[in-house]
Amino acid sequence: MSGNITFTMIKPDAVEDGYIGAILGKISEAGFKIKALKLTQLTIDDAKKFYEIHKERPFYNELVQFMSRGPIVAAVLEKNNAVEDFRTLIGATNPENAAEGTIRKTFARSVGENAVHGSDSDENALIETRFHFSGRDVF
Ligand code: FUP
Repeated sequence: MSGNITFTMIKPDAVEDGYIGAILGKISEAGFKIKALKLTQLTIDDAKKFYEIHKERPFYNELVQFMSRGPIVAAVLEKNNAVEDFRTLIGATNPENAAEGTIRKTFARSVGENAVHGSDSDENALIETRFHFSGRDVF
């Protein structure tokens, strides 16, 4: 059975572009309840750890620099089938391939600066939530 929690970040490009409110609006309209929310900034070490799975990929250094260059919004979201439904809402990794109306199609700059993160499994949603929030900050 799939779980009801996912973790997201509004990435530095979308924060720089002033899209925090618009993206949170789309998330709420799609039926996700906000369980935790904060404006924060990743250190280089945080970004390296968060994306460790990609460390052999050619884009890893650029990704780490990008994700730590300015503030992000971190959030925990609740909905039935949260992980899959949220990935549908954000669209393909590359905004050029993302469906019309998705968050990445609407707000992302490029494959590297693609506006939002969404967990890819229930297990990672939990790991990523714990990475960013203590228990008392998740409601
Ligand atoms: P997604 O699950 O859609 O966020 O995509 P991935 O986990 O495959 O990639 C994580 C991040 O790595 C992307 F959000 C952006 C970056 N990336 C690139 O910069 N270039 C690529 O070709 C693929 C991913």
